[in-house]
Amino acid sequence: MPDVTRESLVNTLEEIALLLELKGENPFKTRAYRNGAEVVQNFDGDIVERAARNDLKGIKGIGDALQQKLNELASTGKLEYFENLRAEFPPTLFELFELQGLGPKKIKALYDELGISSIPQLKEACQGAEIANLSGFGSKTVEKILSAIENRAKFADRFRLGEVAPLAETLLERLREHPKVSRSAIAGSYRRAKETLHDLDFLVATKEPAELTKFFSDFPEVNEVIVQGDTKASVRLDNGLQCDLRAVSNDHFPFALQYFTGSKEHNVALRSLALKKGLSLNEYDFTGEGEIPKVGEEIDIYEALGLDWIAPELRENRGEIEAACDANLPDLVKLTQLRGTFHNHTIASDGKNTLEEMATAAQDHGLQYLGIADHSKSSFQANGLNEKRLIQQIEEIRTINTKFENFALLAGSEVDILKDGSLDFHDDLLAELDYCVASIHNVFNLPEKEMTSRLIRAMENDYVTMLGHVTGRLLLKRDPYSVNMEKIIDCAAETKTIIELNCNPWRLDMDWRWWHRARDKNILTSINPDAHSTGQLQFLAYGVRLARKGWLRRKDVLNCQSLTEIQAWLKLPKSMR
Ligand code: DGT
Ligand code: CA
Ligand code: CA
Ligand code: ZN
Repeated sequence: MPDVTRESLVNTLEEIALLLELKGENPFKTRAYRNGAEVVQNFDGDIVERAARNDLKGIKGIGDALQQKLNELASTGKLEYFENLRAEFPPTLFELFELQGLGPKKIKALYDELGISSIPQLKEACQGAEIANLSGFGSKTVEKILSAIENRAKFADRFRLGEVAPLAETLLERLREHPKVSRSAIAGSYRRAKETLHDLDFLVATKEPAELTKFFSDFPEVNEVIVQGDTKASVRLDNGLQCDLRAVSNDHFPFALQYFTGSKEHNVALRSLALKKGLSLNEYDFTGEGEIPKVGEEIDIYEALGLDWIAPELRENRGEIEAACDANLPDLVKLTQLRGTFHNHTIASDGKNTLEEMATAAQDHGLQYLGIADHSKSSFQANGLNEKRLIQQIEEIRTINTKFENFALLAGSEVDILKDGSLDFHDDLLAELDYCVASIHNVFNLPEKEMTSRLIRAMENDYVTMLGHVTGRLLLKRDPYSVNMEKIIDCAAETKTIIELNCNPWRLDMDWRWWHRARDKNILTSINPDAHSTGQLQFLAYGVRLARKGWLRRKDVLNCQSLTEIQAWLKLPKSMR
């Protein structure tokens, strides 16, 4: 499915204009694209849909050539003309477009006047006087460019949890199987289930540390050995991911595991608690004047400090140490407690598998129910269902369900929340469904106030069971749209609307930092894989880890309820839930 937005259309047209300018093309032609970009930007209506349907005739400022190009872009996500044009320039030039605040005009000046066509060149030039002296630039601009370069670097070497997890587990398994290794783990942000990670921190307990650092540095996935010492190695894999290995003695292992799991903030707080008890804590052991507690496992460190063991997901110094001290830690939800899930797609919209295939896969995962929520008609780019097709699908689901015992497909819809907060389907149709997920899939750039009331209006609908991917973020790619999360959470509590925890590794939305607050207002979540294929039901595992990170317990998660419970719950009017 092409990921086309108004913004991406505008950007492409602007980039074409710039490329034409860089080539020294006729200014009228350049202007046509720049005008076109402005028209698309300000068009009152769903320009992406119009373009995809090739329905742009009569829109002032968009001539035949542009119509054809916008149609190609919106319907395929690509534009051949543009790709050919790009191929005429050094590819590194386009990195400059990724820098926040550096527009086409400035890029042209840099390219024409100073021959700058890459970020390293730009950075170097910023450090000299050349750029500040360029007309239209000044020392303020130079500062902004430098901070944009820094920002980009911050993103560039981070990875999404779901993107590294399979590889991480493979490498861990290999270390675990090494005959000289007695214990092994991945510590760091991976163990804490952060949604994005900078690097992986492997740990092994062994009597032969140097042999292990060599073994690790020789992994076939390693592209570059950054350091290889007697107890520590640091490598970069082919995919750019940095991996550290620390090889420690079996006695030190629990201390190293605790220390390198972090977070730094958690460790600082823990160390100061230890000091109050006359103990000094570091990555090797406890030291101090008095009696030194015996430690064989990580839990012994916490117990020595008068704390319950703290699940790694919680270790962010956000109240977990206080809770552990009061024996008041939450009993966190587990993957095995899930009984079903909502928000899954099939070939009816943009999924890869049929209803039957999805049902079988769900049963293989041990689930009792699977909610089908294909896209609604406004998501034309995802082949959203219109009223007629949705009614057909509901009937199909009812028929398939007669074949199952102790399992059911639930008939839902991922209905688009339109720009004004109204829904893509009428209430009469929504009433026919078992449930409804409401999501935003277009017009992402509304001001915060409008975006918030748009979502609130959707939540106020009695048929909206839950909000899908509430901020629309794509990790390391697209920022969340501006929305007032406090207000959304309050409204969810008031209207008894569920907020989904979308487990797609690109999303992991709502962000884990909000869940504690939400659950304290009695908001339920549904851990939803947003699966577009049978394989993607596996995303549930990431969702559970992030739910744990958000302090959620079994009772906070709707889809921990059994099929019978869910069927009864879905029958209740929203206000009675
Ligand atoms: P990231 O950026 O995703 O790799 O996040 P982490 O938390 O994995 O950070 P990393 O790999 O730099 O370090 C792993 C853990 O080691 C970190 O969570 C806590 C501990 N650590 C590292 N440096 C320090 C430090 O300077 N002070 C303290 N107290 N702990 C540290
Ligand atoms: Ca790390
Ligand atoms: Ca590290
Ligand atoms: Zn969606």
